[in-house]
Amino acid sequence: MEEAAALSERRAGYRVVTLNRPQRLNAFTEAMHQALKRALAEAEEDGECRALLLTGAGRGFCAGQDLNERVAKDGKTMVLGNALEAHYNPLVRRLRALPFPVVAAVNGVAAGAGANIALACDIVLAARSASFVQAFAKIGLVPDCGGTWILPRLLGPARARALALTGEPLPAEKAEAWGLIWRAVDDAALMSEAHGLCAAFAAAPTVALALTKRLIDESWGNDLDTQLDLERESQREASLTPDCAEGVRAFLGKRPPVFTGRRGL
Ligand code: T3D
Repeated sequence: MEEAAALSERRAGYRVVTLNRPQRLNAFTEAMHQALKRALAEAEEDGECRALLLTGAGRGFCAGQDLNERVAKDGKTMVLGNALEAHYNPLVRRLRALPFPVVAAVNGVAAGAGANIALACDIVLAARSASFVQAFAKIGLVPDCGGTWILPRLLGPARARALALTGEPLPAEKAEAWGLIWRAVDDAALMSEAHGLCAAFAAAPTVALALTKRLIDESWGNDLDTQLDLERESQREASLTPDCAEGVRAFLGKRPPVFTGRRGL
C-alpha cells in the first residue's frame, strides 16, 4: 500500500504532521493537500491537542507545488489560481486560525509555497542547513501563500523585494538574523527543540495563547485605538478561563501552575 503523503502522529497534548514525499522534497500534490487537510482537521477536532508541529520527511521541508502536476498538455498554457483557491489559501488561513500554536520545524530547503507555508506557522525553527527560497520568479510565477504579505512585514520592503525578485536562497542563520524566523538550530537538535516547544505548549494556557495569536494577526490591520479595544476584550475572555485563575493562584502560592487549556469549567 502507498504511504500517505502527509503523516499525522498523536503525542501527549500535541500532534506532529509530517509532509511525506521525500523523493520530491515533499512537493505538494493533490493527494498531499488532501492528506494534510485531513491531518489538520483531526488536530482541530481533537480536544486534547494544544499544539501542532509541522515538518518534512527526508532532506527537505517542502519544495512547493509539484511541478509535474503543472505540465501543460497539448502545449497549452495552464491557467493557475484554482489550486490557490481550493488548497493553498485555505491551508494558510487554517494554520493562522488554529486555536493553538503551530511550530514549523524546517528540516531542509523550503521553496515556493513550501517557504511561505512555513512562514505562516506561529513559530519557525530551522535546521542550520535549511534555506528559504522564493522560487516563484525562476518559473515565471509570483509569490503566493501569503509571501507578498508576510515578507515585507517581517523583513521590510528592500529585502522582501530582493528575495522575491531574485529567488535567491536565504540560509537559515541569515533568516534568523533578519527576523524572518524564530531560531536556526543545529541540524541534530532541530526535532528535539521542536518537540520540547510543543510539549511546553501542551502544558500552557491554550485559550490565552490562541487569543494572543489572534491579537498579533489582527494588529496588522488595526490602529492603536482599535487594538487597545481588542486587547481589552481578549483580556476579559482570557480572565474567565480556569487557566487564568490557576495561573494567579499558582503564582501567589509560589508553585508551578497546572494549566488544562480548557475554555470553561
Ligand atoms: O496552482 C499552482 O500550482 C500555483 C501554486 C504554486 C505554488 C508553488 O509552490 S510554485 C513554486 C514551485 N516550486 C519550485 O519552483 C521549486 C522547484 N525546486 C527547486 O528549485 C529545487 O529543487 C530546490 C531549490 C527546492 C532544491 O534543490 P536541490 O538541488 O537541493 O534538489 P533537486 O535535485 O533540485 O530536487 C530533488 C528532487 O526533487 C529532484 O528530482 P530527481 O531529479 O531526484 O528525480 C527534483 O526534480 C525534485 N523536485 C524538487 N522540487 C520539485 C521537484 N519535483 C517536482 N516539483 C517540485 N517543486
